[in-house]
Formats: sequence, C-alpha cells, structure tokens
Amino acid sequence: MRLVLLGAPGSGKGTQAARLKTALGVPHISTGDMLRAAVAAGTAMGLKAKAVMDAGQLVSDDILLGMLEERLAQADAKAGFILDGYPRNLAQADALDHLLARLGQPLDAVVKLEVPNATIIGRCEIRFKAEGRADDNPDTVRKRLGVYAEQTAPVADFYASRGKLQVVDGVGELAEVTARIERALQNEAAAANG
Ligand code: B4P
Repeated sequence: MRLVLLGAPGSGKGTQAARLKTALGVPHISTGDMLRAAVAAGTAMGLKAKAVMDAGQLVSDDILLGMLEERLAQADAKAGFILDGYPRNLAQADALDHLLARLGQPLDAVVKLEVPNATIIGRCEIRFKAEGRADDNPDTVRKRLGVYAEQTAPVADFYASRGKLQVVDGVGELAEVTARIERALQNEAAAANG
C-alpha cells in the first residue's frame, strides 16, 4: 500500500499514520519527523530548517525531495509507505509523481483529513503546552494554516482531478477516525479492482 495522508497542520496525519502502519505493514514516513531529527542532530541542513519551521513556513522543495528520495530508497519502503507531510505544495506533488513513476511505484490512495481550523488551533495549543514545539504556538499555527490554505490545499485538488482523493472527517475519537480511513481505503481498493 502506497498512501499519502493529506490535511492541515494538526489534522491528525502523524497520529493516524502511527496507528495505521502496523495494520498496513508499511513504514510511516513523516517529513516533519525527518526534519525535526535533522534539527535535533544539529546538522547544517537542520539548523537552516529550524528557522523556517519555527516561523511556520515550508522548508525548501530541494531539501525535501532529496530527503524523501533517500528514505524511499531504503529496503522497508519497497513494500509501500504512508507518506505524512509530503507533498505540501504543487511542485512537491509533481516531484513525487515523477519520483514514483521512476521507481515504478504509483500511489494507491490519497486520504485527506478534514478538521475545522478552530479545532486544529485547540489541538496544537494542547501539544504546545505538553511538548513545547515552537511551531505549535497559536500565532504560528495560524500562520501555518495560512500557508496550508495557499500552498497545500491545491494539492488535494490535484489528486481529486485524477480521481484519487478520499476525504475523511478527522474530528472524533482516534479509533473512530482510524476506522473511517480504513473504510476509505477499502472503497478505493474496491474501485480500483472493479
Ligand atoms: P509536520 O510535522 O508535518 O507537523 P503537523 O502538520 O503539525 O502534523 P503532525 O503530524 O505533527 O500532527 P498531527 O496532525 O498528527 O510539519 C512540521 C513543519 O515541518 C511544517 O510546518 C514545515 O515547516 C516542515 N515540513 C514538513 N514537511 C514539509 C514539506 N513536505 N515541505 C516543506 N516543509 C515541510 O497532530 C496534531 C495534534 O493533534 C497532536 O497533539 C495530536 O495528539 C492531536 N490529535 C490528533 N488527532 C486527534 C483527534 N482525533 N482528536 C484530538 N486530538 C487529536
């Protein structure tokens, strides 16, 4: 299964990917987690990325594509993946298309989690208090929601125009949202088979 999870910051992509990976038997690949690992390791790229992330903006497409290519070349990704946080703009969607075509591994499904902005701001505020992630403070979350509306929302239209997009309500208990995603994936598989 090669799945892209789309959704605004705080819509639950990372949370749901972590729940789905065992059932689907594929790794969870989060570009946000990879960037935070680079920040924690203090690499030159990590230092550059930190300032951009703390400001609620997107890290450069070149850095992200290089990172993703390296990750998809690893053995565990041969069986598939859950991609969380990528693509975040149309240039990244296009780059992913080319990369997967080159690898002969087209996407099976794209699921978008839909959550109202007010709920997202509340969730990120809770995480900000618990974990202190700089980009979760309410002002930065509002900025990130602006970047999402401007740059990432068109990515959903890109996949919808190819008949690939499944939209799922991301509000509710974690298990409830997981079950909705699993149903959407079953619908996608049934449509693909017949
Ligand atoms: P990400 O790490 O992708 O951060 P995120 O959008 O906040 O999602 P995350 O997965 O962490 O949170 P989730 O929604 O699961 O990106 C961080 C930054 O990295 C970006 O702003 C950008 O700068 C950079 N970046 C990443 N990818 C990039 C790319 N491709 N190109 C350029 N830059 C990139 O959960 C949020 C909170 O909600 C959690 O606390 C969770 O517990 C809670 N929650 C989840 N589901 C819930 C539910 N059903 N009910 C209640 N709470 C819930």
